[in-house]
Amino acid sequence: MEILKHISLSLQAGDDKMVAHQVRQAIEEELPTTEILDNGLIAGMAVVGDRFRRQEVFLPEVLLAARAMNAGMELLKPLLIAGDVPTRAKVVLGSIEGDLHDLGKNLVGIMLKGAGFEVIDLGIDVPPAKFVDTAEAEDASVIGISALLTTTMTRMGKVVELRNERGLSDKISVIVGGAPLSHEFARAIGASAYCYDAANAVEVVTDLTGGA
Ligand code: B12
Repeated sequence: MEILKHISLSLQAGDDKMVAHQVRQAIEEELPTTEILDNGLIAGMAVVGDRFRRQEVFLPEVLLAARAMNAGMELLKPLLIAGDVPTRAKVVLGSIEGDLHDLGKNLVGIMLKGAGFEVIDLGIDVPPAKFVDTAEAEDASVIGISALLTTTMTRMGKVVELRNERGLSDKISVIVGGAPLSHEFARAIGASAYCYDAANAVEVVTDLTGGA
């Protein structure tokens, strides 16, 4: 689909106004929301990520691309959340301490809300204790933690440890996500699951909360 390619290219160019314009156009053309997201915005960000890794682009370009991605996500958000869905369990979400990446986490939050879950988003740079304190106080069933850096992912295990120390392992599941993670890593730190994307997060949280 031509328009999706244009969205991806505009995002790579860091042109937030053009991304917004083209996403609006794709919505008007009635393209499926998930296609605009996956084959437009996320596809564009994947290219930026590869170029960043190869040092063909640098932080300022990545920041502009992130701003453009946000502009697109803001327009898709109401469509992803729309609909009459029954209220389900509570999920506490955040990016782990030291980690400022939040586009993926935000997407997970939007998709979970769209599926009827109540999401308490703690934002970025969240200390391990804050996840557990909030989940306990809010009577949440799931804690979702995001990490995009190999240096911050190592702090995720602390959340599981704190939850266990407080005797909450039967009440609160911990799920993790982010580019450098894996099923093996999730298992090693004692998390209930690793989710590779936002749609997968909805499936996993639905399973963990007994479909409730
Ligand atoms: C955008 C970006 C940035 C932006 C972030 C803007 C923002 N508001 O988020 C900025 C410019 C700020 C940034 C900064 C840095 N970045 Co950066 N960044 C990226 C980039 C290009 C894309 C990440 C992204 O948003 N992807 C799109 C989203 C939709 O995908 P996602 O995050 O993977 O999320 C999906 C899944 O993973 C999953 N998921 C994610 N979180 C969660 C959570 C839960 C609970 C669940 C269930 C699922 C889930 O679902 C999501 C939706 O499908 C990646 C490249 C990459 N390959 O990931 C590098 C990357 C992560 N950054 C990198 C680095 C090195 C940095 C910096 C250290 C650079 C620097 N020198 O300062 C800083 C660190 C800042 C910090 N302390 O956090 C490296 C990390 C390398 C490593 N091994 O640790 C990467 C991999 C680039 C690279 N190849 O070198 N970055």
